[in-house]
Amino acid sequence: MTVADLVVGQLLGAGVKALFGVPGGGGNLDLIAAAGKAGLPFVLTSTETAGAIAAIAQAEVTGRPGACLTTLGPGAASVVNGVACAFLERAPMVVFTDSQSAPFDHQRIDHAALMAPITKSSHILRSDRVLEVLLPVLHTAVHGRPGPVHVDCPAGVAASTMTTMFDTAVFEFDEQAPTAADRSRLETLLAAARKPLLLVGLGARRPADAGAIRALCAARNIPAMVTYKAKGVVPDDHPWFAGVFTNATIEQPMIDECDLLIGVGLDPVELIARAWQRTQPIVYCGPWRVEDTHVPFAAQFVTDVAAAVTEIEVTIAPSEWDPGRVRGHLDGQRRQIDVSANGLSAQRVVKIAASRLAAAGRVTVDAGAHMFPATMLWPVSCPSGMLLSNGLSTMGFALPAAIGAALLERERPVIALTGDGGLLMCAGELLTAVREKLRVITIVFSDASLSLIEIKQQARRLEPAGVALGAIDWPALARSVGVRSWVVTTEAELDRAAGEALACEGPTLIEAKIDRSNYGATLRAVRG
Ligand SMILES: Cc1ncc(C[n+]2csc(CCOP(=O)(O)OP(=O)(O)O)c2C)c(N)n1
Ligand SMILES: [Mg+2]
Repeated sequence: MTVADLVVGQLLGAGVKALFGVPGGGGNLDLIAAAGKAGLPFVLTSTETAGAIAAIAQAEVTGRPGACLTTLGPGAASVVNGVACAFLERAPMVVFTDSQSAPFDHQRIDHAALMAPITKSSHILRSDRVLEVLLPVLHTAVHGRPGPVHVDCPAGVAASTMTTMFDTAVFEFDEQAPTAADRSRLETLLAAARKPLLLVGLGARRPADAGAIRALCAARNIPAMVTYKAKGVVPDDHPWFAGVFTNATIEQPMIDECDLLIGVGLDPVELIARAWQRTQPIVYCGPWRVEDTHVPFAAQFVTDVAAAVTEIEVTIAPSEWDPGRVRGHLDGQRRQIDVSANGLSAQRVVKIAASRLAAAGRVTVDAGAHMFPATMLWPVSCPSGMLLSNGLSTMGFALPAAIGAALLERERPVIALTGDGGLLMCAGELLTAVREKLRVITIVFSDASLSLIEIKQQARRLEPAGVALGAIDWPALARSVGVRSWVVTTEAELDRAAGEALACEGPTLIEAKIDRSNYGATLRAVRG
């Protein structure tokens, strides 16, 4: 048995479903060979960051670590955005980089220093201490606030034969628990609340969390808003669903009516960079303590979410909320976002595509102006049913994330909603989807512009500059790698294309040529 065999065995044991990346010539090759022998798929991506994002998607769906590998130097540098993404999305991931054992200058950069601000920890694999390195790596990735962990693999180590099979590795980790003071503050606030409101975030996405939260809403008549990443924890059609929460303006009327905010798994990394102006007390309950935050949590109840929520259900009295009133607020938000345009609007694209495709599979969303209608109008019914980058909010996320998710359930399609600028950053992954024969339906909001930035320029009365992309023949690009495609300019064409794409076995692409003229008003409706 080689070190690589042991590493791969540990990854499989930890629930890793695939290894993504672009190999270099060192220990990577031994890891890939060992993965092949052990039945852990290696999935070649066009860029290292796309590989990391695919791994993040798998981690978000399974709750187990994702994994990716890169070569040394340029590979390590190229994966940085993907690792930063895992860090701010709170996604457990292991990233392996090759490294030199001898002091050659060629391709040498300090990997540990590069990774330090964007990983929970960085380690060097050693042939005499494989488990002593790997067990804490896998534990650290998922423990507390999940995130990426880096492992440098010096030349020759992965290929070396194991001499000692079992090295003694005993590790102790602090378990977080609510303090007595936090518990009593929470109880006092719960006892006084007449109209509490749940703000559900990325730390509450396990199926058990969703079950407990939905039960609390129903049993105590408590409405819930969800962050982008928590879409589906309380489904859009749930009687107590109160909309999406990002600390924006459109949520204010709903918030104004409540007297206590309960942040369930609410990690402030998901909130837009805006001072906290809510006047009600806010408490936090979640699986990790939130440090250095601008949100003034009056108490932090750090424990298992499902257990904490069930405890709240027992403690709290039925609220005074009227379900019709909550529904009224939700309808109001949906009316405000529904800004029309002369041509095909992004809103109509989302609604028509969702009516055809939302029930069929998961959806991923990229960063950009199309994200507002996508997150507010695409219905989601299960946790992690919508995957997007809302901690780092990176472009180039939707397609690689769709690939990671589609590999987990090959029979279900994954719909990737992306801007044209975002897709340009990862268009090479269309070929990855073809190679892997994945049912990924990419819908491009084609507006020849970095629209979100363009409307920010407009809001500041600046001339558009540096935002025009120019025309891309998306169907031609798709065809060149074997992706079936459609270009649509009307609602009827989109409806037909979505139906046909759903019937296809492999990857497909729909270019929706949209009228972007309503994005400015859309942004104002959401963020004021
Ligand atoms: C990697 C990365 N670069 C830059 C940005 C800043 N940014 C956010 S949205 C956006 C424009 C996105 O354009 P596009 O993908 O076409 O979507 P649209 O806004 O047109 O819907 C930019 C440049 C980012 N979030 N991530
Ligand atoms: Mg665009």
